[in-house]
Amino acid sequence: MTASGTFGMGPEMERFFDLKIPGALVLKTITLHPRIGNPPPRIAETPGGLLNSIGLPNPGVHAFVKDQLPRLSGKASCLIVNFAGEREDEFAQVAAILDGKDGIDALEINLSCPNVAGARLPFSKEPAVVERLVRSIRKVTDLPLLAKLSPNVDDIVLIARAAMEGGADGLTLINTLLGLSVDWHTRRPRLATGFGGLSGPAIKPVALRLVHEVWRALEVPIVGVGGVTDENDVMEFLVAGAAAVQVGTQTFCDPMTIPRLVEKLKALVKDTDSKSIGDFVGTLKT
Ligand code: RRO
Repeated sequence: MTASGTFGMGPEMERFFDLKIPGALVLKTITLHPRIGNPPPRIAETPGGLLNSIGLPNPGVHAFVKDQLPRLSGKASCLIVNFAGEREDEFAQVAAILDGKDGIDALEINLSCPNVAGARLPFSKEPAVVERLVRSIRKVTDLPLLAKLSPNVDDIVLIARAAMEGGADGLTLINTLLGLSVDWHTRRPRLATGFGGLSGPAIKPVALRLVHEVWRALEVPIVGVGGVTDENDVMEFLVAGAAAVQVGTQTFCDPMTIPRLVEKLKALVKDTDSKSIGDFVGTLKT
């Protein structure tokens, strides 16, 4: 799958490859109201990573449904719309608007954007809030629900369990790690907002650890994300417990990453005794 926020709204990537090649397209987060996002600079490169503070710029759910969704009609193997609320009650409002719209196969609830509300992560840290929020969304839609969780918490298993209790069908692990990049010459942060979310190969060991912790505790469907650059990274996530994997930051380095990975994975599975790539899921020996 594409990771939310790294593949635009889909059509802008069509000149690179057929959008049916990824198992699913996950789009940039949509909110109830339009947002212009954070002031620039919004991104800074770091060793093995990318720090971002984009701030959820998007046209709002109504404009998304009217202008952007129709352009995706029939183009993806599976279309997953990622969405968030600025307040708790907005999550269910957005989900209710998306529910039943042609072309949407599943929803990914973004409980974990680090770049709004002064990096306080109001919907990420409290199991009771997470459960209540997911339950409110579950009430308004029968679409499959993935809850995308933050790594910036003490005990991810508590949050994961709360999301599943609330009615999520699976979890996307993980959103970006809170970080800071400093220009010591100017004595200023490199991002306009100060802190940002770190992605890319630098966070892969953290993502693998969290995927495995949740798999070991709950054995629920997990979509692994964080620093995937090649087919071996995909296999590592599967073995750790992910049933599917998203690719994000690497797409900025090479837009052809996903089609390349799909071909490499087909060849890799052929070279093993396995009938299906699913045979590897959760097989880590500890
Ligand atoms: O837009 C962003 O700044 C952003 C979002 Br919504 C998110 O979920 N994760 C991230 O690293 N950046």
